[in-house]
Amino acid sequence: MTRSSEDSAREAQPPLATGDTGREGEFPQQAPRLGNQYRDDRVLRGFLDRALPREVHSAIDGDLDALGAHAAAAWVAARARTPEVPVLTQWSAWGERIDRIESTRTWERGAAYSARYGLVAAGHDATHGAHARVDQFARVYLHHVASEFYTCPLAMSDGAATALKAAANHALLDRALPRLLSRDPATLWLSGQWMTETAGGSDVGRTESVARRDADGRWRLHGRKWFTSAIVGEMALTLARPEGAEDGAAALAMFYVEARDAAGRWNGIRIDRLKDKLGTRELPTSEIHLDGALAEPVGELAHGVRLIAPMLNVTRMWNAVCALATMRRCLALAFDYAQRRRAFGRPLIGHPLHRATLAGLQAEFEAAFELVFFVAQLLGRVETDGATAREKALLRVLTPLAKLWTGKLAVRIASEACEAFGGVGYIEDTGMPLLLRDAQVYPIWEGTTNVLALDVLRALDVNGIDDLVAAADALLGEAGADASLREAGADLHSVRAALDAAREWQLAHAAHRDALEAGARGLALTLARAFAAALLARHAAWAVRERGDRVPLAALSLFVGHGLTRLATASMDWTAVLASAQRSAGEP
Ligand code: MFK
Repeated sequence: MTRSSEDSAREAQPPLATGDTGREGEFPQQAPRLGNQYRDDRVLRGFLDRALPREVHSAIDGDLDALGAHAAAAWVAARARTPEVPVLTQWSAWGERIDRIESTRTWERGAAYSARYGLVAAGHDATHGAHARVDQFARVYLHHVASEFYTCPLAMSDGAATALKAAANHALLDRALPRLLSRDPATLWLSGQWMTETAGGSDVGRTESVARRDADGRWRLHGRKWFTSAIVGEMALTLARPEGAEDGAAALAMFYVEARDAAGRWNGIRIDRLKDKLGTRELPTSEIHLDGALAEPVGELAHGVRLIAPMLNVTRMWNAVCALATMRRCLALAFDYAQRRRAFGRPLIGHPLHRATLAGLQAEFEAAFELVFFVAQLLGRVETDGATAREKALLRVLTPLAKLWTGKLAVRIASEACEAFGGVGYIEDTGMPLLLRDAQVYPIWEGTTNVLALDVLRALDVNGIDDLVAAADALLGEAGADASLREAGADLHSVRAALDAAREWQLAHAAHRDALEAGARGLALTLARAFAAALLARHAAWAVRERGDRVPLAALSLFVGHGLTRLATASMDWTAVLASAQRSAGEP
């Protein structure tokens, strides 16, 4: 958006009402207003001030400011127009199969924004060394809601760039990487990740797509992909079973596919339909058939899940950042409205229960923010070879923890934010229902909460739990060494106690796989919350010491006060009794 169109969008902000009763014929309530979403974001700015060297923060400040201004203007502009959805046209008037997708207007501008602000490129840019991922994810966080989920294919593109680098296939890197990381919209490529199939779903090892060699010895893919969110992209990474290979995940191979041939025709791809989804409706999520699509193996002709895992971990990181962005938008709107809206003789924010409700959500958000951006820091260090083996192991387990916790929290905060508006929060053109519908994708996109909780177990199976607990302990030690935090009575004992409880629970259940899996969510949520509390404590100590700012301390106190432990041991017998007592309409 140009400066002038941003200005005109800002001017389009709903007029301020003169009082809380209004004159007849005028709308008596004030809509919430958004300021510059970077300048107004105390949490983001505090994190960047602490985590980035001053020169890096200054270098990116202008871009973040522009993205923050655009975020506010785009929110107003979106409320002023009828929502758009992509349209698939499968056939031309003359009977030709064309499978053309018309994108929404916001999506048509997606490449320009992504390239201009380097939403993918910044994460791979050497200019700021190990800070590249913090730089990138600050941009993504500010732009996500305004992008109307254009961030989904950007996440896949980032994941594809990361997986191609890990596979070190130089021919493919030479061809695709400059395009995926382009800062010019004319040359920017989007990548898909075509993994989910009807038979498999999360159980990717049951993939039915087959790779066959044609008469010229080239690989061609045949099969059906059930969720392909970036079908408008130029390429994709996908999994298929080389013909004749055995069953199971280990026999799958990862392939690189370009969506169209040199003449612009689909590369053996048919789009069956667009998904009619609960939310993220601007996103042309598709079901497709691969009908001899020309493809290239990225690495060995096996272990495709292992090869695609770097992509999964990066897209899960995007999922967590986008979930944070939704939380922040919900809270910004709810807090603003609480100051404007008067009820029972005072603004909503003056009512102790309303204030406590919003402050409690804000505290959860601030803890989640610390965790997600800590993972971004770690990712940056690991990718620039500045990390120890322990830090690599920590990144492996914190990625699913951050993803699963933020996915659930975003739904809760979006739901509470709707409620904080009362009846009007249930009304479509306030934009609040959209935030709630969209939030429901975060616990599903890139793996459900349960899949992610089991992935945490997978990571703990390899690296154990001790290093995670030790890393949290070190953060607490750093925070506890600060006299001002001690004097303020920060409850670090509860954080330590939650970590100890998680470790004891894991050890006690380690030999009982069913019980361990049944409690994996509780274990994961406890670890996520306790680690986040340790990070928030460190940040609060810094804020008091360096800034005389006690606001993060307030967030820490409320967050710890909500309780950190979510451990639960389900009786295997009773869960079986209850589950088998549920009626089924017939034999499955
Ligand atoms: C934006 C809006 C979107 C719109 C709507 C979208 C709706 C949702 C649409 C989707 O479908 S999104 C895609 C969601 N699907 C997933 O995220 C996949 C979920 N399934 C998993 O995550 C499974 O855990 C996984 C397929 C990764 C593994 O299943 P398996 O067959 O049990 O694999 P296994 O044998 O445990 O692991 C194979 C190898 O991968 C192992 O390495 P080795 O071969 O060296 O032993 C694992 O260690 C490795 N691995 C697995 N997960 C890893 C990993 N390595 C690193 N990081 C990980 N996360």
